[in-house]
Amino acid sequence: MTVATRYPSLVEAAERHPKPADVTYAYGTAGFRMKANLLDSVIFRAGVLAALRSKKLDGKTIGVMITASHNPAQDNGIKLVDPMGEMLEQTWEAYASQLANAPTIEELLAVVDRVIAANKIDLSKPANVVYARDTRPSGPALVAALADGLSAVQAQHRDEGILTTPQLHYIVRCLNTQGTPEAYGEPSAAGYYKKLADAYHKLVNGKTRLSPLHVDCANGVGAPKIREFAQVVGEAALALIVTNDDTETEGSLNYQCGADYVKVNQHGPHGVEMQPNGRYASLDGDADRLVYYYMDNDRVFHLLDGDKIAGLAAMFIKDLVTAAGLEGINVGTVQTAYANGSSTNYLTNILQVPVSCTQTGVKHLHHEAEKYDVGVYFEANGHGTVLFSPVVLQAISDTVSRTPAQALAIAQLRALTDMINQTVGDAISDLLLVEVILTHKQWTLSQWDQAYTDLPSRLVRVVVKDRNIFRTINADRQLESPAGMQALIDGAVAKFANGRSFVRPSGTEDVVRVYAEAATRHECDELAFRVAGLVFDNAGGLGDRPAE
Ligand code: G16
Repeated sequence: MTVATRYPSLVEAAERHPKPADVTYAYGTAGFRMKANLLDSVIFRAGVLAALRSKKLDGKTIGVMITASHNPAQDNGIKLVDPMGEMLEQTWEAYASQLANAPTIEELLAVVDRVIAANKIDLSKPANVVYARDTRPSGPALVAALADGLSAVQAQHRDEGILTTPQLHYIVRCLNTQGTPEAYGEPSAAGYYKKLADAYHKLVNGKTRLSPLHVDCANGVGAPKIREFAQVVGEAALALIVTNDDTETEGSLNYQCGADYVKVNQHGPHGVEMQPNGRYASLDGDADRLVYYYMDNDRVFHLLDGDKIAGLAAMFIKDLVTAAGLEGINVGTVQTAYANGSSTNYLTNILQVPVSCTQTGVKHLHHEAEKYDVGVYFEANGHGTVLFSPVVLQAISDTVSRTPAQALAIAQLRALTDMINQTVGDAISDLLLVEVILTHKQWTLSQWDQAYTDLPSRLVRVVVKDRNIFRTINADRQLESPAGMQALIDGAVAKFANGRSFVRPSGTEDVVRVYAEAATRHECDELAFRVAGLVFDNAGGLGDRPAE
């Protein structure tokens, strides 16, 4: 039976969401992402795909998040979430792209039928999908398109309203594990706040509180959500000062603020008057990334990015695992090519934990981290989390403690597994993790920063005619296409002490990204702009040639 015979209303519904003629869509680093006015058909079709994915998995609940995260307010996007709260399986990303690009309704139906046949999907199975969106103005119309796609194939679906991306991932996992030994929690935002707050209270019990933390919420969904959390956790336990919380003014989302802005520009966000030795953090537009920063007595800005968070977390967890007497449990870390060379050196040589390197995109890091008993993964941009394998969870519950210190370490590890969102990187949960560690150590941000000194680094965006001609190998560290480009980059890098640079096409914006690091700030900037110039000159640069 074809999909059109089974669901006669699908054709009519699809006609209400026609594909724009000259647009090609790709399910990229984090799903589809582009100008919101181009996304109606993509989102309708993603609804159909989410329903098929659920049917394929015997009616397990699939999640759909409508967000463009760190991108400007006029963009939007969609990410699909698999049953345990992880990113959509990669073979299905290809189906998502094929569905999105089918030029006509007939082609669309043919692609759907091919997906059904290739995966032996039984259409009589139930389909369950939950979805949420961030605060973008384009969200409600796109949610309506999604619901139209889900209804057209008779999927059960529920609108969770406005949530952070990690909250939706959490809810999906809760729904699919309810009533099983792996039950993850109450499937609601309230359940999420309670789970995290309870674990946080256990971890900071009896410790001296830190001074307030100023949290820049990128004028996005993180603002209302962290406020809701603050009510639950209580000010006596965690003092937060929420800034950049304007979710109403058009265009304010991520504008000159938020984790991406702070990381790329290496200075504080607008709207925040930084004071020497104050404590500051920024979330991104859908609250899945986190960076910290402070200003020293000379008013010099210091960034504590995802690499620093990874180092802090790996150090703390490794010590706890030892104190808990969990024999043979390995703690490993996962980074990408963007990791600062000093951080890799710190993890490898000082902490002595294994470090793996994957392609950019948390979905890649997540899978690699699953190979460790405890896998700490963070991208330098502040996106990441910690995964505890079933072996560790079992060891935590089985180990009989011989001393009060061991009992305490085990209890703390157990609380950490509850407080850390293990489905995906989560700024609120990661913020709690950092606060717990700093509270235990009674460290200022400057003391945390002393773990190692970053090599100066620089990120440059280059606009080109077609970024798809850029293809990377070796976990994004080298280019295989365009031909000859890597040799030019190597030639530039060779002229700089401790120089490193790579080029990759963004999966979330229509740009090519250039990363460089070198021994001094001046050399680093020179290398970054030299490589950006090579890209611009030899691969169809558009607009102004990149310059400092
Ligand atoms: C997304 C991904 C991240 C990735 C970032 C930038 O983040 O989830 O893993 O690092 O995009 O990717 P690219 O360099 O390919 O544009 P977010 O926070 O925007 O969802």
